[in-house]
Amino acid sequence: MKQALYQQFVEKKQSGKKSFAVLIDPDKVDNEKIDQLLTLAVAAKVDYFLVGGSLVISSHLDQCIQQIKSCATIPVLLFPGSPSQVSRYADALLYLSLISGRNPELLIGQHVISAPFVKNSGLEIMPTGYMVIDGGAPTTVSYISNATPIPADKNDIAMCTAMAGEMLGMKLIYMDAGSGAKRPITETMIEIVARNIRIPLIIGGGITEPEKAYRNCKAGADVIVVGNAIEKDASLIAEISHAVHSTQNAELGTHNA
Ligand code: 1GP
Repeated sequence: MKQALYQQFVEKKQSGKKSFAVLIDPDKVDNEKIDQLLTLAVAAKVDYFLVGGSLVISSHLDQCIQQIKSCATIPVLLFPGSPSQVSRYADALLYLSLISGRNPELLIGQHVISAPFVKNSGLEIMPTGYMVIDGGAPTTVSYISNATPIPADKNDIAMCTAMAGEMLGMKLIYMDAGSGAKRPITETMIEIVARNIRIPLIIGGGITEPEKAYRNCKAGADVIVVGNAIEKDASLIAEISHAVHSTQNAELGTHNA
C-alpha cells in the first residue's frame, strides 16, 4: 500500500514542521475560483488541498481535482463525507472513521460497503480518527453524521477518544469543530490531545484568523485546515500560511536562544 504522503506527515511532525491545508468544497467553487485559489496557494506555499465536505451536491468532484492537479503540484487529499466522494485523480484519501460519535455507519458500516472500491482506487489510504467537537452551533457535519459532538469543554473525553483512536491503529487524528463553526477548538483541548498521542493531529473548523492558526500550532496541531473563511476572503491564504509556517521558526528561535 502507498505511504509516501503519510510518511511526509510523520517526518514533518518529527521535525516540528507545521502544515497548512486549504479545504475546497466542490459545491462552492467554479473553474475561475479554483484558478484564483491555486494561484494564491502556490504563491503562499500551501502544503495540501483537502477536497470534499459533509454534503457534496454537485457532480464535478473529478473535474475539480483534475483542474487542481493540472496547475499545481500541491498534494490533494480527499476529505469525503460519503463513499461517493472518492476520486482516483486525488493523491490520498483521509479514510475517516467518526470515532467521536456512536453511529456505526460512520464508524465502520460505510467502510465495509465501499472497501473493494476504495482499495481499487489506487489512492494512498490514510486511516483517520475523525472527532467532531461542538463548535457552538449545529454544523452540517453534526447534522449529517447524526452523532453527538464532543462538548467543547470536555478535554478529557477528547483526550481519551484520540488515545483510543491511536491504539486502534488510526494514523491521523482530525479534530473538527465543523465548517463555519462559531467557536473553533480551544488551544487547551488541542494541547491536551497533542500531549497524549504520537500520530499527527489535524485541526479545523471555524478558524478565521492567522493568530488562531498560529496558537493552534503552538498548542500542538500539526496541520491546520481552513475552508469557510477562505471562501469569503481568499487573501487569507497568504496570511494563514505565513502564520502556520512561522510557528516552526518561532520554535526554532526559542531553541536557539
Ligand atoms: C471543516 O475543518 C473544516 O470540516 C474546515 O472548517 O470551513 O470552518 O474552515 P472551516
